[in-house]
Amino acid sequence: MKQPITIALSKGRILKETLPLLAQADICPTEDISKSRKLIFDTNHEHIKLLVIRATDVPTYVEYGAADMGVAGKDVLMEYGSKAMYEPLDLNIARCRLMTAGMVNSKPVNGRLKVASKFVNVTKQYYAQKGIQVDIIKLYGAMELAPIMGLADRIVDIVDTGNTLRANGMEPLEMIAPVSTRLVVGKAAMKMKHQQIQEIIDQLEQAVEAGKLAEARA
Ligand code: PRT
Ligand code: MG
Repeated sequence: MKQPITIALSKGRILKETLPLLAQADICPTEDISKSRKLIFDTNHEHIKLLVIRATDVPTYVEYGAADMGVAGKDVLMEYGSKAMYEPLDLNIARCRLMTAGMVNSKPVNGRLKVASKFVNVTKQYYAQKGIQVDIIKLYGAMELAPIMGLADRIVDIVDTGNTLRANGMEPLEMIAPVSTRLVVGKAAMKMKHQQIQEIIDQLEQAVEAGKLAEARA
């Protein structure tokens, strides 16, 4: 008898790149996720279900064992900061960088640096480790607007091509961390459902390696 396995997926841009990997690992939702408002999806395996939730909620579901495994960006995992789960596989998708950024040709800042971000914990740690005192301003989106409007001197945000920054008169400054999407597994699941979980990890790993080969050939 197979034990039930629940996999929490990040919706949005990560989901689009996750589904082909899952398909290569022979895990396919039985209906089109993009055309549905459901949150829980059955798959071609009776014992495997998929949750489609906000990226920032994925680590919470996995840490508390409400999902056995999850798929989330390293940025989200760093910000969440849990040590209570494993991160056995880099899925090598939705790659980008967590960076500091500021206005092009910005003047040196007198006094404490004001930094706007939705990554409050990452920002705090980054500047603390550099010994720089900052005031952190929590925002939920459009971080680029903060320096333009004088709300902050710097932002900490995801950068891919840099086009969003450039379009707003800003430039990337320091790289905090390279980001890609990771597979996470809860401690309890890893212990209680080890064999089944390991099978899924192995299959996904093969899919990731196949993707890397295809990328190298392209
Ligand atoms: O709405 P919610 O807060 O739940 O999530 P979201 O809208 O941020 O999710 P979504 O679907 O955008 O996916 C976010 C995840 O994708 C992140 O956690 C990263 O792990 C990953 N990722 C990869 C990215 C990017 N690339 C990316 N370019 N997330 C966001 N961006 C945004 C960035 O915030 C900025 O606005 O794209 C812009 C920068 O792109 P460039 O190419 O202009 O530099
Ligand atoms: Mg977004």
